[in-house]
Amino acid sequence: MRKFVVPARPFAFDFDLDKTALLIVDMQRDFCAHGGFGEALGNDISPTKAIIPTVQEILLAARTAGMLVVHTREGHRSDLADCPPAKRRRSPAIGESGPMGRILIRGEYGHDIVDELTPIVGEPVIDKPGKGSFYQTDLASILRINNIESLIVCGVTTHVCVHTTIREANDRGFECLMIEDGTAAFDVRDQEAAIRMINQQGGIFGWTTTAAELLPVLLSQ
Ligand code: TIU
Repeated sequence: MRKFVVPARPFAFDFDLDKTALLIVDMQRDFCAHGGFGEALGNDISPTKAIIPTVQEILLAARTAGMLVVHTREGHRSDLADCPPAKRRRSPAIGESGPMGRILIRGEYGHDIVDELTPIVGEPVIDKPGKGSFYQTDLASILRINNIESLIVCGVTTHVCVHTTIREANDRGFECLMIEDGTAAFDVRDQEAAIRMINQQGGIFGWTTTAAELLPVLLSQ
């Protein structure tokens, strides 16, 4: 047992490092590089690209501290059999060809995680068809097998896949700490609102903190 406390909002986050995983959500080229899904939706991807060094710092600290690290990727089968019309009709770019291959399709270059955050052996990669990381995946099983109770969450986009994942996780009994500058939305208003939604009502489903507050704790290991 390795108990720690990180300054956080709306109040301090206490956790057992041996029961805490770092979850990095969808840091894929499709969201953080030119020519991917993010741009196909009409967004400026500079905010999602900009957090890569911060997420990398947290990833390296988590590895040094001996934490379980789990990565997720949003994407679909090449025949789109797992992409419901309710998703495809509002994101018609899915499956279309782009400079990084077919958008949001498993196995394509754009679907994979950015070079700076490439998973290493022992770090599970969860392929998910939806926004939430628990929907139609084995994430819950992997976390339970590793005795995980708390999640430190980074990734993109804050208001979509990160939020959905944290809400799903909290309903399943996991404590979640979201890293404010280790997450990004395409629009700063969505980023600010997403942080505020977690901090309100006594931390209705989680906490938020910054890399500067978290890193000294992880690096004290
Ligand atoms: N569009 C958007 O902001 N996000 C997504 O579609 N997926 C994730 O957040 N990963």
